[in-house]
Amino acid sequence: MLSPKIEKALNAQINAELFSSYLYLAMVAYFQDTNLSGFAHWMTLQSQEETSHGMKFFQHIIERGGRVTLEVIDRPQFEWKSPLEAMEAALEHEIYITKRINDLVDLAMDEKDHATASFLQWFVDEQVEEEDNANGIVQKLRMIGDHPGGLFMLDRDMGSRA
Ligand code: OFO
Repeated sequence: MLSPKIEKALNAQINAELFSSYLYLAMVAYFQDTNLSGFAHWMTLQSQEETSHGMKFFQHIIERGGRVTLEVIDRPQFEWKSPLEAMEAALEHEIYITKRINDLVDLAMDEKDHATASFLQWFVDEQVEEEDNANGIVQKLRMIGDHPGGLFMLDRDMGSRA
């Protein structure tokens, strides 16, 4: 069984993951609006991944005999000055999510909830990849600077994400 503290924290994480999905969906709209269809494709997959993260928390709560409670999902930002600014915001958001996951692990340890601590390990590893992916794109965009040719090529690369 889940302790009330863990149940509350896991439910809050469902909301955080669904907000991530919503934020990235706002970025899809922004990238479509700026004719960067490769970036839009990449972010569409990212948004879908975030929904699946939310569902992993949903399932874990159910499997542990807890109660899922769904809260309001905040309105995300939907305008950025440049693709670089949008991707920096995505990286910053992933760093925030990593902190949340680490805090959840700390709480699971405090509550001696080994099953939740074990469940969270997948997210600890996933966050390394998530930050690395976003950071890689930020670094490339910084290198590209104001060169449209570079942005065109990166957009093509991002369109091939499977
Ligand atoms: Fe981007 O990893 Fe979930 O939120």
